[in-house]
Amino acid sequence: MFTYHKTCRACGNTDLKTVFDFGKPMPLANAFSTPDGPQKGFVPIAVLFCEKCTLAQLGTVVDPAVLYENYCYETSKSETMRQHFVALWEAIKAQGNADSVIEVGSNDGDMLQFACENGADHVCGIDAAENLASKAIRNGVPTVIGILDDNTAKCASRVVPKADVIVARHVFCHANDWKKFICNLDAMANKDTLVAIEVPYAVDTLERCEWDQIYHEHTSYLSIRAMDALLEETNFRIQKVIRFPVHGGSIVIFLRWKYHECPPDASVAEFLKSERITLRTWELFEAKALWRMDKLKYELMALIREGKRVVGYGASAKSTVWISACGFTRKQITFIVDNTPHKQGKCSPGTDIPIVPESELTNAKADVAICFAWNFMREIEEKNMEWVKGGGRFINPHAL
Ligand code: DWN
Repeated sequence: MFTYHKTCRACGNTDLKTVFDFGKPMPLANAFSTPDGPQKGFVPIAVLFCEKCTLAQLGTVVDPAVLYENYCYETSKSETMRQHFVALWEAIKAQGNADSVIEVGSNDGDMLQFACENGADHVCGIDAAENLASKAIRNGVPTVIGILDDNTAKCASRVVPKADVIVARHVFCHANDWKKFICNLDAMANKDTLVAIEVPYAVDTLERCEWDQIYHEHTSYLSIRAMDALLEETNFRIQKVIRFPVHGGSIVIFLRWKYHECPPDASVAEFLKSERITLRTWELFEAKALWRMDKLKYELMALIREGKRVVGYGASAKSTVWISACGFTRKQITFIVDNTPHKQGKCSPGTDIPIVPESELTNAKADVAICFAWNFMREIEEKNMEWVKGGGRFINPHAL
C-alpha cells in the first residue's frame, strides 16, 4: 500500500533530514468508512527536509489508487471558495488568453464550470476519482478519468488541443514523481500556454504552524526555491508568484515556456530572496505543533469536566490529523458535522466518531464546536450565528 521515499523530488539530493514525525502510523485522512466497513489502514508519516533546495517531503508514499480512486473530498461549495475562484480567474486572465483551459485534479468540475460561466469556451478536466469525474461529466464538464500520465494528458489534449491555460489546484503537492508531472504538463502545452499551479505555501504552513496539513496526500510542502530547482532541467520557468489566503495560505505559481518573450515578473526574485526555511524553522515548527496538540487536549478535558457537549465542525482531512494525533474518540468529540453527503453516515478515519449533517449542531444541542475547517471559520460562524447567539461556542484549534 505504501513505499518509502528517500530522494528529494526537486533536486535529487539523497541526504534528507527527518524534521517532523508523528511517532505512530496515522490513518489516511480521507478514508471515511462505515463502522463495520473495510478500513484502509494506518501508514507512518515523517517529513524529510532537503537543505539544498528547502523542499520538505514525506518519507512514505501511499499508492494513489488507494487514496484517490473513490475520493470523498469535494471542492467546498462555499462563498470563500467562490471568492477565491473570482480572484484566481482574474489573475489568470491578466496574463493573457484564457479561452481554453485544462484542469489537472479537476475534482467535481466546479472550477471549470466557473471558468465556462466567465468566458472560457473549451475546457477539459483530468481527475483520478471516478465518482467525482462522473459527477463533473453529468454537469457538462468534459473530464478524463485517471491520474495525470502520458495517456490522460493525450486524451485531454484531444478534447482541448493547445490549451491557453493549464490549471493544477492543490494537486502538484500530492504528486510523487514531479519530473513526470511537469513532462505531462509539457505534453499538453504549447509555447504560449500559461500553467497555474496552486499549492499550500510552505512559508505559511510553517509560520502559522499548520501542522494538520501534514498527511499522506500532501507528499510535499512547497517553496519557490524548490520549484526553481525542479524546473532547471525542464522547458518551463517561473513567470510569476501570487499569494492567496485560501486553504490556510496558498501560492499560485505561474509557469511559462522557458524562452517565452514575456520576462519573469519581479515577484519571482522577491520570493526567492525572502524565503528562509532551514532545519531550525522545522525544529521550532515541531515544538509548537506538539504544544498546540496539548492545548487542545487540555481544553477538551476541561470542557468535558464542565459537562459540555463537544463536537467537531468540518470533517476535513485536517480533522483526521488532529483527532488521530491527539487520540480523541467519541468520548471526547460526540460527532462531527459536515455538509458532504459522501462523508455523512461514516466515521472519522481510525475512530468511532460519526459524521453527521450540519443541522445536528442545533438538533443535538452541542455546546462547543471545534472548527476543523478553520480555513472557512468566518463563513461557518456567520451561517451559525443563531447557535452562537444561543450560547454555542466555536473553537479554532490553532488559536487556543
Ligand atoms: O489538498 C487538499 C485540500 C485542498 O482539500 C486535499 N488533500 C483535501 C482537502 O483538504 P480538507 O479536507 O482539509 O479541505 P477543506 O476544504 O478545508 O475541508 C472542509 C470540510 O468542511 C469539507 O468536508 C466540507 C466541510 N464544510 C462544511 O461542512 N460546512 C465546509 C464548509 C465551508 C461548511 O460551511
